Formats: sequence, C-alpha cells, structure tokens
Amino acid sequence: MAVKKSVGLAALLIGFMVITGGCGKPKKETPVTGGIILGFSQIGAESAWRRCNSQSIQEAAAAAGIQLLFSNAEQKQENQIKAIRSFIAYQVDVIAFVPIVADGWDNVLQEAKDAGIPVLVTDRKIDIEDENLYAGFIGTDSVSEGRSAAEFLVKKFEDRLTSQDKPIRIVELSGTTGSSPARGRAQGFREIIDQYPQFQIIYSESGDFLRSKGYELMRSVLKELQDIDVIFSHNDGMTLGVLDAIKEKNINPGTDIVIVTIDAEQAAIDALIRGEVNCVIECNPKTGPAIMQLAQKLAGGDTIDRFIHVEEAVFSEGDDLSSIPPRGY
Ligand code: GYE
Repeated sequence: MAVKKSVGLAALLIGFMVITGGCGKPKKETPVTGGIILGFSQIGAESAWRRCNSQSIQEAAAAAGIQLLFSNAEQKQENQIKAIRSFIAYQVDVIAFVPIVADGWDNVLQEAKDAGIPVLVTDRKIDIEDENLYAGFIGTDSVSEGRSAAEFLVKKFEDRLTSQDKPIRIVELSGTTGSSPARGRAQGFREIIDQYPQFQIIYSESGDFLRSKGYELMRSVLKELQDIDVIFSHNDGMTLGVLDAIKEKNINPGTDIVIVTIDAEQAAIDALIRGEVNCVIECNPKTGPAIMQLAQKLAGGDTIDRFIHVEEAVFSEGDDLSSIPPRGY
C-alpha cells in the first residue's frame, strides 16, 4: 500500500463528498476504518440512474471497509482531471472514475501511471493512445443496448418492413455528445436499422441525458416535424421529458408514437406498464460492489479482466411486466 503523504484526509475531503446509503432511502452511515483508499471521480447527478450509481458505490465502499474519496465533477471534465490529480497527490491506492466523455484522458492517466496508482474505468469507456494507462473497464455495453433498441423496432414493424409501405420515421434523442454511451448506442442502433431502407432517422440531437433537454427538444420536434413513428431516446431521463411534451399535444405516447428508451428506471417501467412506452432496455447502475472487489484486487497488485460488461435485460410490451422487481432508481 502506498505510503500516504502527510496531507490530512480531512484537507483532501474539502471538495470531495462522501454519501452513504443504497439506491433509494439513505441508510445510517457505517464508520469506515482502515482498508485501502479509493479515489473516485463521478461525473455528476444528471439522472436517477447516475444518483443510484453513486449511492451504489458509496454503500459498497462502506460495506467493504474502503476509505472513499468521492468527487462530483458537476458535468465538467476539467473537474474530473483536477480530482484525479488530487488523488495522485494524496497517493490513494486505486483511482476509479466515470469518464464524462471518451477523449482527453491521456495526460492525467500517464501521471497516475507514473505515480504507480492503478486506474479503473467505470460505466463509460475512454479512447486513449496507450490502453495500458488503465487497468480495466467495468460497465454496460452501450453498442449492445443500441442494437437491442433496433431489434425491438424490427419486430414491432415487421409487417411494414416487407412491404413498400411508407417509411418508418425515427426521431433520436442522443446522450452527452462525445460520451461512449451516446456513441455506442447510436452505433449499435444504426448497425441494425441501416439494414432496412424503410427505417429513416429524420432527426437526431443530443439531449445530454437530461429530462429538461428531452422536453425542449421534443417540443421543437413536434412543431417542426410530422408523421413521427418512433422516438429512440438514449436514456429514461430524456424520455420522461419527451412524455411531458407529447402529452401537451394530446398525442398518445406508446400508440400514436412508438417509444424505445434505455436505463430501466422505475419511472420508465411504470410508463411501460401504462402503455406509454413500448420497450425499455436495462442499463444497470448498481456496480458498486463489483467496483470495490476490483479495486481491492488492484490494490493487492493483481491484474483484472480488460473489459467487464454487466448483464442487462430488455423489457418490452407483451412481456409479463408484473414480474419486474422494484428497480430502486
Ligand atoms: O444511461 C444515463 C446517465 O453513463 C450509461 O449516463 C450512463 C448514462 C445513463 O446519465 O442515465
């Protein structure tokens, strides 16, 4: 375990937050003593998914007896880079982070490597020159999520795909520009959709994974475009904004317009049950326990698998929706 500089943990915690409690109700704080020190840079609190991801990490660290320096970057990459540099200065045992966007990490990860601190990338992927600058990745497979969304639409519209019927017009609300989930979901979706000329993506804009932007974009889409058949939204937060905008126009979501969304927040499952959404693809935020196990392995000098993808389900209309357990986010 690295010898820690004399910088007091309290001094380091200024600007770092430690939240304990699982997804949902905050739980009584469990005092953390000893154990490795993990520096974690989280991107923010932009969605219920993200808030659950943070709470899963906080609760798992407490349960594992890991000292957690937790930083919320408030959606700014430069804040993440500053936090990672602080972790290096404090000589934490392991650094883990969610890269808000895929690019721009080479220098700070080189600094971590030079300091002998292993780095675990979580949730979102990075594009860097030297893949050896980080130990491994754990998160969801965004490309697979995009494919699942498209595969649902192929089944849903199979009758129209064989005829020379009018095109199936798709509106896409994508996630944060430059982020791996936005890139991956768009890529996987198009890999399937592009096989069928009847599918036409007539609009694609980033709603930044935010409910407010989903609402704004949908309002302008409904003013500018007609004959929309499908909305593919990269996350449930934006979808909830879409539903707000659609209902203002007396359009019936889920019947007048087919809606496919990703995350599987409780609110999206509830909308699926109400018939306002047609397909919800799970993106599991509860990776805290697995992250802690990997951090402890890295702190002990072990190697880990390069890419660890978390299992995910697809919930769609016609399934037995009563069997879906409470989502917790
Ligand atoms: O889909 C969204 C969150 O990085 C996969 O970020 C995550 C995405 C998730 O804001 O709700």
